[in-house]
Amino acid sequence: MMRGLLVFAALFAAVLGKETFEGHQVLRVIPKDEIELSLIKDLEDMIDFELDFWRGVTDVSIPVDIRVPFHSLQFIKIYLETQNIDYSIMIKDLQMMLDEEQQEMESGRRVIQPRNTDSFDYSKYHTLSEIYSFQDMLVAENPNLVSKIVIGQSYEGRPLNVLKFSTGGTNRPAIWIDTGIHSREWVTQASGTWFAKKIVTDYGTDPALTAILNNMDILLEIVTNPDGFYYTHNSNRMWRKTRKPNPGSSCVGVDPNRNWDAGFGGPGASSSPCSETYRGPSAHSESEVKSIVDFVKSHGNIKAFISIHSYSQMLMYPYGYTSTPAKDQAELHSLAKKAITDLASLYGTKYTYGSIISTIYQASGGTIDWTYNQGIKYSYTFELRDTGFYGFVLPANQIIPTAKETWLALMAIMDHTYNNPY
Ligand code: 0X9
Ligand code: ZN
Repeated sequence: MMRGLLVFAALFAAVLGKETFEGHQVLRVIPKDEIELSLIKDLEDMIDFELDFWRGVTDVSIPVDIRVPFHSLQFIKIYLETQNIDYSIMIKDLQMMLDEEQQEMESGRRVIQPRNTDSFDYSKYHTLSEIYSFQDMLVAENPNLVSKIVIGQSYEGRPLNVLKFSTGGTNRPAIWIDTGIHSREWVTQASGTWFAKKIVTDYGTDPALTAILNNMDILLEIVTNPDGFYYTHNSNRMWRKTRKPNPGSSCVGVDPNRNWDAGFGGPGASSSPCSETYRGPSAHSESEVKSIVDFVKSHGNIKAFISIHSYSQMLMYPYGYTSTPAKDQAELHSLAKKAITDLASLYGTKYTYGSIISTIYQASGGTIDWTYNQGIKYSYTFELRDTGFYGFVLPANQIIPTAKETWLALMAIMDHTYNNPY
């Protein structure tokens, strides 16, 4: 029976043309000096090898993680070996890991569809339709606390849902949290789902969260890139960008974390539609981005904006497009330190922190640079687990621990925002 199901699933995938990653490896390369750094950088422009930088090139001694398709492996390894550049194999066969992930999802789905959010399995990855129905159940169960706002629709016409947690008032100061703007970062949407349940559970019992919600609203967009998310489940698990076609190119999609009007078009983004960091034809060209821009502007009272990615275990504040320090750098830095200390108190998970440009790499057109320039002081971005052992294919048994520890950091930021009105 199990076998039959698996065979059927495999056939189904083949008919739909699901991309396979058989023989793909993820290599970790650590540049020893400036020469190696520039040799590795050169790989970014070699389009034909179809390399996928899971962690981009930054600086000497900072690891670069590259997914190398089977057809390019030999060349890339020889390229590295002849230049004497050290590398290690981080993932030996990506498809094997994806098969395990898929099997685990299927084993979860054989239990009957959850009819309420108590029987929802937070320890598994879920499809887009499962998350949409989770959101509706949560609203139905908590009509006085949760509502659903549709802030727009994706390129392919899917709703962009924001859960609003509010105990009343009109246009109270608000805290925004988004997950999944990069669709393949599955632990983020899964954590967002867990946060939603955590908020309704803790309201009225946890004094800190109760005080926050008695005075402020929380806005949570769990599936910020629904077209991409759907695509990761049905066609290509490694999809990052939006799904809007690019005129004049056969490559699809824009990097929604390079599309914001903050240093747009500057270094740290690509002008090539085939790049994973393609900035798009113009700022806010992507509906998934523009819908948030319009919502933030019309709301006018958002005090903290937290955008959640994976992986690398980092907590960052602006800027990413410039090395000019943010005017609130000192306060943002000490709050980040408090947040990651709280996070680590649960399981010892270590985070690095600082401005985007100094912690990860230069990136222009990023979400929180725009929100910060709009006057939202507490603008932060996370990179959740892990540091590269599984990368984007984090096993489902790490979802709840990841969500739990991240929640402590979120509470630190929300609590500080509540206690420091501006
Ligand atoms: O390149 C990015 O967009 C981010 N890294 S990711 O692997 N999630 O793609 C880093 C850029 C700035 N940082 C964040 N906004 N998280
Ligand atoms: Zn990301």
